[in-house]
Amino acid sequence: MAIDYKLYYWDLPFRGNFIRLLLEDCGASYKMHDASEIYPDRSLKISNPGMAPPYLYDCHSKTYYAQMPAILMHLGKKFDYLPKRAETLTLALKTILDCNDVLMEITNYNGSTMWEKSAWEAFRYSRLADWMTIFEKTGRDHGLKGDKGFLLGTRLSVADIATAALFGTMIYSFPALESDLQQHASNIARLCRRVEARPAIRRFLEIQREENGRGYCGGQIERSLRQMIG
Ligand SMILES: N[C@@H](CCC(=O)N[C@@H](CS)C(=O)NCC(=O)O)C(=O)O
Repeated sequence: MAIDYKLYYWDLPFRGNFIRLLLEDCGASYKMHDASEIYPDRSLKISNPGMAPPYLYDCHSKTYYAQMPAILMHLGKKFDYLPKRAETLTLALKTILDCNDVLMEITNYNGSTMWEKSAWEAFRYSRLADWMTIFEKTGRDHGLKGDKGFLLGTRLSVADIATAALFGTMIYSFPALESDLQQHASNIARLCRRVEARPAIRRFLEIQREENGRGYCGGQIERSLRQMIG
């Protein structure tokens, strides 16, 4: 079978699962390549270069894409996971950008400094709690309640995939954070479970979690996070 996409990332969920959950859900064929095939030595040699993984290569149009939000919007358009109205389309992009901000913040700007207990606790109980509340309020504003509705309305969109890739992954990797999500964003917690239960996503996560356990972002910053969370 011809491969539609190549995804360059590591064996870690972090930014990669945002793209993988969508590729799995829509049934696109793709092959994983280790990020080191591009990053860092070839980063500037590919067309449309990006600063860092993930990179998606479209085998048909022979195009490279970098920047996780841009990749998700591209796949969302291609596979019909984008909201139709201009307002909700913008909110879908805003949601993905929010997710990427949370990834930056939880890793202390991609591991530029390791966490100290007081800074971690200030983040966990203030900004991370606020982020969870932002997602919860967004969902509630669009009719998400219990097992009904989605983040931006009645139809699953790229925003739901991104939300599950953010918080579903976070609480699987760090089970202690599940109670934070439950406290601040109980409908988002249920939404993540529903997205993770979609058949293709469930199959993918079962295999990934079997093979890679609770790995999150890797490196020293994951070790630092694990020291903080206990
Ligand atoms: N804004 C980029 C950030 C990419 C990024 O920071 N990737 C991380 C790994 S998930 C990395 O390799 N950082 C190292 C670097 O920036 O050199 C995106 O969303 O794709």
